[in-house]
Amino acid sequence: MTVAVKDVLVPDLGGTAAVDVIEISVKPGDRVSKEQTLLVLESDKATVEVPSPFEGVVQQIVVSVGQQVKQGDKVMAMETGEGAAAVPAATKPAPAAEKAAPIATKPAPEKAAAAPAEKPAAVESSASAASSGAATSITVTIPDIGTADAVDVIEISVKEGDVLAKEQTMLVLESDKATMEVPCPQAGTVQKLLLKVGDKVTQGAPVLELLVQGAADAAVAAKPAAAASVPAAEPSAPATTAAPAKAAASAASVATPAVSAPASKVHAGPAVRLLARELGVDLGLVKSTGPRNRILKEDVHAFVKQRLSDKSVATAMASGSGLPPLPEIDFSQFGPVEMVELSRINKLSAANLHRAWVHIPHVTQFDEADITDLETFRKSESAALKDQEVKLTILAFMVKACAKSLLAFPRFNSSLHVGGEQLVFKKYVHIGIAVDTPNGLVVPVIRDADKKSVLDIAKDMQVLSQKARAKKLSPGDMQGATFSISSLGGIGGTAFTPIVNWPEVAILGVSKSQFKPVYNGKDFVARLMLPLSLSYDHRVIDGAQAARFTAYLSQQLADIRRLLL
Ligand code: CAO
Repeated sequence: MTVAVKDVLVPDLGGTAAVDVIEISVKPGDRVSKEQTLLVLESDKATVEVPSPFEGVVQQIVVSVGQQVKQGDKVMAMETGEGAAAVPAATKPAPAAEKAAPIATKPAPEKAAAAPAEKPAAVESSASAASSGAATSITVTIPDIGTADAVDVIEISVKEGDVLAKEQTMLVLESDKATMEVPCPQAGTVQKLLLKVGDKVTQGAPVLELLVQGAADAAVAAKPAAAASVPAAEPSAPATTAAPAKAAASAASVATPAVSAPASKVHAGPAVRLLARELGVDLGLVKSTGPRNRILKEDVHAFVKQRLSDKSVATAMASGSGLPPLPEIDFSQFGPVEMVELSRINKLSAANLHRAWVHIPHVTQFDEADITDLETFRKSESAALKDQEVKLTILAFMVKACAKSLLAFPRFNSSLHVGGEQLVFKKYVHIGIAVDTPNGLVVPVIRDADKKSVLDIAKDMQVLSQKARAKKLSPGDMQGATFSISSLGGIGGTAFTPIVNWPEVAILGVSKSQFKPVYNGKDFVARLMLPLSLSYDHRVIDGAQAARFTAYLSQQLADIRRLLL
């Protein structure tokens, strides 16, 4: 049997001068069938696969990923068996032309895209035979990476047992300036990986032990793939625009339990891998639409798009929790059910409450105020006010007492600036009152509560709660609060933990007052005690400040003459 070695040349590229080698799909020693893809070339217009013009065994690959080639350049040498050597591929129509149709990353001009399909790789015969030697284990080390600083290993692209082609990417490094793929300097089998993702490396660090045929050196430094190197400015430029997509994709991989294909099983060129890294996309989760399961740039974009529109991911992102979404449960399996749409107010307050709950570190301070005298006074005044049609409620006194406390403790009347480094102190005191309506919770605002009398506050509250229940509140009625009160005192309960109504930093919960035995130093006496639950943003308010605030507030309520001061 005659064994001939033929050179595989870059075919006519349809007028395109030079193109990048973006993937080498075979390795030395591979037996390839006719029409099997040997390598993938990419111009700025199209990505084309170069099919093998005959059956044979890859003997040597002379190009590397990232290199530029043009028509007629030698890309590899192949041993062909008897008969196969005689096939002049360039003159024979490729039967599998459609199968090897170029993968256009964007609609490619017809000529460029069609060229390789019409003309498979050109070949030239030569008579050299494949050489082989004894197997040797070598240690591949990190090459000169252009910096003495340690850089991060962000991806290991191979695993133990993998058979690597020369120039096949072994790992990806990332400094603050560039991302670079490190290709294998020699073909061989990975015996042992000596690095892991997250390691920091400098030149000379061992990468892996490689079993090669007939190698002489004990340690071989890889060289970084020139084309995979990213100029310093490049990663940061797309990073800003890519950030939301990256967040989405990261959230997506957290939020959706999906099985990722091993990196080595993913078929994608460096350009696609670079895009995936920029967007934080795990290529193992991306559905490929290219020939022979190759992942295209469009596939990565489609993946990100789909994940961004995924409601559960959007919810996880909005919450910032990064937690997996709650699974949907079919309750009908347990008994009859009815699905009812939430009201608009329910939906809005759900989103706001959830956001505040997740973003604000809440602590609740509990206290009690002795309102025995306040109640006696309120009842006597209420009778007198009957004909004015104003209801003098406990809450009106609460609002006034809170306004005074906010003046005394201005931190409770502030907001944390969005950067988290400044407090915005407000020179006005507007107090929001949570009102329960048939459609859900609304919080109208009593403006300048510090400047109003208790009676004026009672009148304002009456108007606002009527408007709330008649769905007549305007957006202006519900804006600008600096502090909120949620009163469940008319209903019951002993304490609760209200959620801070962001951007405010504190909220007072009021529960039902009860007569309790209170020791006055001599005797136990019956006093009407009002439970207070002050929730606050612990980033802004310390526990001691909260305790002082509720103590001060209790004093105001215990002796309402203080409110006049
Ligand atoms: N202790 C004991 N009794 C109380 C009380 C308290 N802390 N607060 C109110 N009451 C009494 C009132 O005195 C009134 O009794 P009378 O009719 O005998 O005078 C009765 O309870 C009903 O009061 P009210 O609820 O009508 O009036 P209010 O001023 O206390 O509250 C409003 C007004 C709008 C705050 C209230 O109607 C409301 O909607 N509360 C619910 C707020 C809410 O849902 N908060 C939760 C937010 S988080 O989900």
